Amino acid sequence: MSFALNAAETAFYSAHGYLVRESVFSPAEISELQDAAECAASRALAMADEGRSYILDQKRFIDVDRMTLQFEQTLNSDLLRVIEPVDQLDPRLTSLVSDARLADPMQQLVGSPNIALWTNKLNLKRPRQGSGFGWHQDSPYWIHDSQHVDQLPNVMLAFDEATETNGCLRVIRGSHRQGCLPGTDDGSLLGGFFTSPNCFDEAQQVALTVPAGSLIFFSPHVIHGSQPNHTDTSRRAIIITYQPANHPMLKTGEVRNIR
Ligand SMILES: O=C(O)CCC(=O)C(=O)O
Repeated sequence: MSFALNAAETAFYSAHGYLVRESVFSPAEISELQDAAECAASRALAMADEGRSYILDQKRFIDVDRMTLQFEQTLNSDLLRVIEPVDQLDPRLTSLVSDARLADPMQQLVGSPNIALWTNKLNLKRPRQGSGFGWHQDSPYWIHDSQHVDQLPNVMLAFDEATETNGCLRVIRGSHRQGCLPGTDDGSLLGGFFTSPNCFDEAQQVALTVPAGSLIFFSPHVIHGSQPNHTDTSRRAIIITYQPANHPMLKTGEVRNIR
């Protein structure tokens, strides 16, 4: 069975820079993956003491074992926000990166039958405290480490239902067509990674509310972000990014060919 994108889906992705496939993973699979995400988060926290801790713009990060842990925005928060890469922390996540439901479409979006992993991250938007992500593109962040930044498509798998109140992913439709855009110039260390508001129209945003188990494919150039989680339950998701085969991963330098 092939999970390749059909002509209408590839046309939609080309026009808008994203594509949603709803409820691709079953509730039983998602329940396993939620458990995998929590196991990965516990393992990451257990390793944190051995890592190198640093602060950027009031945000705390720890680099440990070729992985970056990002914490929620108050300086002494122990609440994990992002783990990148994450798949090595649980075998169920390791298997997920080569699942045909992700890899078949990714061969088309990378533009090559032979694909490898670029990076993957677990975004743990915890109840009430999970913060949003400002508007940004991934490509300006990756361009220093990749010669083929146009060929780094993402897929987000929703581990929980994503709603407007728990901080679903939002994209600026069609913004991928402008390539790498300038960042903000607010004097902060990370400001350059957030897209200058002069370059896009927030009215073009689409809130991607999806059931758990849904896939959202999106371009490395599409402007995206999200709001905080205002609910009493977590909004967890993994974002996996692929590239042409035989190139090293972003943080680990390891080559992880998928096909
Ligand atoms: O998880 C989200 O809602 C947004 C994630 C995001 O923008 C990112 O990880 O680059």
